[in-house]
Amino acid sequence: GPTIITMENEADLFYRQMPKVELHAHLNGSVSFSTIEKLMARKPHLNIEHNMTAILSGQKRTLDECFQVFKVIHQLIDTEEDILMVAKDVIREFAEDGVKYLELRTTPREDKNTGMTKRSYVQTVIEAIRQCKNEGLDIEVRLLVSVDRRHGVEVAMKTVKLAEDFMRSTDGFVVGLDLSGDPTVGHGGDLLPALQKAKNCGLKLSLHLSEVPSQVDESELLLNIPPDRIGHGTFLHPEVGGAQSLVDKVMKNNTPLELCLTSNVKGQTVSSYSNHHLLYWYQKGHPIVICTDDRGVFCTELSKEYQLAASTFSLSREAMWSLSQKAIDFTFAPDSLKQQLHQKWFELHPSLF
Ligand code: 6MZ
Repeated sequence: GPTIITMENEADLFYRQMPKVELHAHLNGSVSFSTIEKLMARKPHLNIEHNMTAILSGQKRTLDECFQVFKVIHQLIDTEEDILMVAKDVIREFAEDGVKYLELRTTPREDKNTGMTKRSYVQTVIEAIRQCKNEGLDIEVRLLVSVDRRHGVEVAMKTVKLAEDFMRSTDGFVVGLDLSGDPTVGHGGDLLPALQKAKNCGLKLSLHLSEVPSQVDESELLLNIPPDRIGHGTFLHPEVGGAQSLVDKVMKNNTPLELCLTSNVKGQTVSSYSNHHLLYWYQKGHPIVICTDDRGVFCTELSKEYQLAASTFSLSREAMWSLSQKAIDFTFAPDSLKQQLHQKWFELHPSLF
């Protein structure tokens, strides 16, 4: 029969075809349903169902419940073989959604039963990036090693050492360090020595900051480092219980914010799309980058997040294009790669407008 092009799928297509930069994507949160199914087939004894690994459309969970979901996913992914498949699938799916540059982040895990070590874990993710490159996928991928704030400063120090080793030894795939994990557990201030060490050895820093309320003291300390990018920053500004001094610091350093609409609404740290802090920072002309956070868990795509931001805040396609292009400068890629990406955006622009 005839193909009916509705307004909706025309916009879907536009945002899928628009070249994009993804800078805030947790590997194990980005696993799609089809990959989960392959993992479940490998481990039928776990009896895991899909509603335990993803938060479907229209559903919400508390942030605490979101962290329970990661525990289930981690059970499904506990060998190097799993990691290789997961990382390759995730990279391929981002490429299919029009992402041209992806910074993945992941927390190195070890598993005594399967023999996976934190080093072999990172090595395997890098192997996945290499294989995707060799297969000719049209996407550049870099890696941030994640420090889970729940595990304290000693583990953080070791993670920084691991990240540093990989940064020095593997063709520039590891470019930085991420601080993440349940924001209600532990104090970021305790991790300062590890974060400072990372910064000093040349790793770029992206820190989850003020993802939940009442973290003014912690955010103050972390902003003094200062980080190269901020994850979420939901409660930085005074109107939501943050502080003007925090906003001033972020603005003085021109630190880009990684913003994840669906994640924040589904995790209930933001009450509705129209209340998302994207508007606050956008109206200030402050650098922001739209990201997915956990595209598998929150059932989203980067193209959907762009479309959602455009429709929620009535932003034009040119404005969205401009956001995606500016994000190139907020990557932790070397200047030569940034230039190549700018060239790619320049060449693709006429085909979309
Ligand atoms: C903070 C988050 C997060 O590292 O095993 N993570 N940390 N806030 C969030 N908002 C929803 N979403 C994910 O990916 C899963 C891990 O990423 C962090 C958590 O530490 C989670 O266990 P990896 O690849």
